[in-house]
Amino acid sequence: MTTLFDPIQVGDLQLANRIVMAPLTRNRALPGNIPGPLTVEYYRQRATAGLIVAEASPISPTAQGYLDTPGIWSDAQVQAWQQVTQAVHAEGGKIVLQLWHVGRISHTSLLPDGEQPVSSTNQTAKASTFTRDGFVPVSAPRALRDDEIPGLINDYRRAARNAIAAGFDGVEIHAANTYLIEQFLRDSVNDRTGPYGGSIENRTRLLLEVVDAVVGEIGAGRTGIRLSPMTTFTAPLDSNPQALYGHVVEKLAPIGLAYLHVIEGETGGTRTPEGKAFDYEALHKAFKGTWMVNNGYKKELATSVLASGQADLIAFGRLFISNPDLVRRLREGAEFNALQADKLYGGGAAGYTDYPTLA
Ligand code: 8OZ
Repeated sequence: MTTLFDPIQVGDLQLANRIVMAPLTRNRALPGNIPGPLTVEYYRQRATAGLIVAEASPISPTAQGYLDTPGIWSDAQVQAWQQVTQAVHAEGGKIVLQLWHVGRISHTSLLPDGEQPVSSTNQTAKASTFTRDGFVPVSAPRALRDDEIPGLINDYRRAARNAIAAGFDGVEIHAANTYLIEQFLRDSVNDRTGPYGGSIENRTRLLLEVVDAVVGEIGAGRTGIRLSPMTTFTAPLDSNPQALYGHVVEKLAPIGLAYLHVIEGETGGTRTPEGKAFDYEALHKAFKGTWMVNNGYKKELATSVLASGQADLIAFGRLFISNPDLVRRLREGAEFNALQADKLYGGGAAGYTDYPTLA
């Protein structure tokens, strides 16, 4: 029976165990959206994970929507990320970068020349974001023109190339949590006509073009993707999530991606939203490849899900923030450090690199 501590080949990557550090936004980048020395230390401390999915990183200046997130568009960012990947590799770890475009979840004060955010729609989200002035409502977006999509795809392509140049073992395409790609996928947000709106097939087009570009640039064996069919974070659910995400997975299955990463239930919240059943196992069966699951896993559930073959990898978020040696603690059945929830976003070493390991 498979356990958390068994190695696994994931696409081109050989992982030491099934325990993944989930992508986690921490808002500690330096000016220029550059990961600094504290970020190097933070990931180095967590390198015993089978795989680290480094935090969501904007693919271009237009792709960012929160203060002080580390980017992957500039040479200076690539050089800074090299320090992170070298530190993780020196400890024997593996690390991929999550490629992010926030779409309409942004604010003009964060964007070049005070531009409007871009999305599938010009409808404003009922959501806030974090800026220099604290939490503020997101700005009104502008619907991308169809003729702007090739430029957007190119930004993903460049970001994937940069991630490899920065020493990452691969990338995870962020198609979850109601950011840009999901703003195209869901009919609750996407009100376009033309090739990128309307039918499920059309709404899935952007995602598949992104995947195609990234895979063309770095190979399917180094490319993963994250989905969140039942997350409402900044947008309502699709009118038919099972059909939408069923189609997405059917299209992704033949590509030979390294893995598919699915958030079960409401991101960071309940795994079983009331009255909203979703058949994740149907997606898993259709995908056939390596299956990563996330959302509130503890040792017991993670162990049983791996043993029954319902998943191949378990991504832990909050537990990995407060326990740099999470792998050892899981193995030994040790206690976990408490999470300092007020230090998740922004700040310095406190609540970031100062969580203790076991003696
Ligand atoms: C928390 C705060 C800001 C961003 C996500 C990238 O939900 C995020 C995020 C999470 O995927």
